[in-house]
Amino acid sequence: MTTTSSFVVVANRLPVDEVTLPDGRKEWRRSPGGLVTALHPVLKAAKGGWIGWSGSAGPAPEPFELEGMRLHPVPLSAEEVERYYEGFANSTLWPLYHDAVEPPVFRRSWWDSYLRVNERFARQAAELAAPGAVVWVQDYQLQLVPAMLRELRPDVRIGFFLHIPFPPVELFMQLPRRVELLRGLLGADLVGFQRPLAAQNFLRLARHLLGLRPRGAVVEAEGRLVQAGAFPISIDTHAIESVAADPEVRARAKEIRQELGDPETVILGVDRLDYTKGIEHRLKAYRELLSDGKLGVPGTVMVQVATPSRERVEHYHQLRVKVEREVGRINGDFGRVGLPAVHYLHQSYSLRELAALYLAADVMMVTPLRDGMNLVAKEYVAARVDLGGALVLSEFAGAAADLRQAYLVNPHDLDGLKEAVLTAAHASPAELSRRMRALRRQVRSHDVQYWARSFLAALGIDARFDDNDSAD
Ligand code: GDG
Repeated sequence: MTTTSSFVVVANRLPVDEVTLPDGRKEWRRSPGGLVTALHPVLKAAKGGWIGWSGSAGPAPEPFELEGMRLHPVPLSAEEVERYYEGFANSTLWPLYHDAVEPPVFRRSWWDSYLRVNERFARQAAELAAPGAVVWVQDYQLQLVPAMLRELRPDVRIGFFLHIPFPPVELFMQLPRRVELLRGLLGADLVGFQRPLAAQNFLRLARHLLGLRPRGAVVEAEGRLVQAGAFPISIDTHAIESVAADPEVRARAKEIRQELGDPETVILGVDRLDYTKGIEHRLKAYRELLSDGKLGVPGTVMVQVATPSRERVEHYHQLRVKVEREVGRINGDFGRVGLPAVHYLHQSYSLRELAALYLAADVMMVTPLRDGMNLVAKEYVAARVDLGGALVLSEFAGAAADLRQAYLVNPHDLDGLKEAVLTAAHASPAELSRRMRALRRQVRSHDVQYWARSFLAALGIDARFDDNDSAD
């Protein structure tokens, strides 16, 4: 029999990665993500459970405990990875929820798989939740879980948080299974979004599609009250600050600048290689600045880290081809022997190396066409303990509402984007530190612990967040 938990997190992925040790043994390690950092203390104190996929297709490993968290792997077959995850989640919902910047693909077999996998997660949650437990469901892969779980376990309190934007009614209406998805979300007691506009879109949709009558942020559905609200996610600010303050990381930042040929201006981009992130727009702006003679090699150099992502999904494959063609073109036209104009890195790095890159960059370009929040922007700010550097940030990132002192841009307006990069590159140290100080105040007072605490408080839970080991 499974021991039950009073606090259960349900997410597509478990917060762990399997690593192979030098002697060939395999071991689970806690993944570096912000979500697990924020929830770890609560999970530990409540002997909480986390239900999620391990990341590889086939039978699931047995449940296990790691750092005080009880982890419950959910199996996904290779076909389910293709249909539920790459298909419905990442080829239908992801593009549709991001303003349809790429056309969403609809396939009936993907929906069947999404439904089945959501049922599996809901059943596991129903088994694991203690009487009256709190269950917190995460993100667009699991939007049917709240209602399914409610049906199985009417006694539990259910929170749902969407990490990506929630689209306007006109776009959502394209979904062939729109009613089921909306009813799925309405199974929760609290549905959280990154921004107030997303919460409004959700409430408007409830009115439009189901004829419900929202009152303020609350809507009654099937005799229960469902609350919607905005809870902008953030980062583990303190952890990033400590990494960035580490003398080795600071020395590495200096070394990176040397390796880049000691340019006056280092421009940096760090993203998953995703078509929502505006990587092509950024490269195009840079190429035009070089060809206008406003910037030049070797005075300026750009580094673009594009972490491999969803490589089996067609749109991602196409994006990689386009980005790499553009990088090749820029380097062909403007690079010199030993001095490329863009250093393009299709690789993953450690957090320490990322922090060193953040510290080495004069201009950080975060230019998504649509983004729920964008944690890279917040990490850059947290890393700049030296108050240096400029953040150029798209107004279409959720983070733009929090980071008002960034150089805000519309990435579709190429001239505006170019202008912002130049202004940022030429700003005085006093101006930069004035902006950075204000930005840093925001990420220090609103870190990921603050986010989790606010969400859980709205769900009626006073969670403990002091991560000390005496709780064991
Ligand atoms: C979704 C929403 C929302 C990237 N490359 C490496 C690496 N990263 C880390 C970054 C950052 C994270 O991945 C990316 O977070 P983002 O927020 O930028 O973007 P998504 O992955 O699209 O996340 C987004 C987020 O959920 C949270 O709610 O903000 O809007 O789309 O933390 O640092 N980390 C390491 N090596 C890399 O090479 N270690």
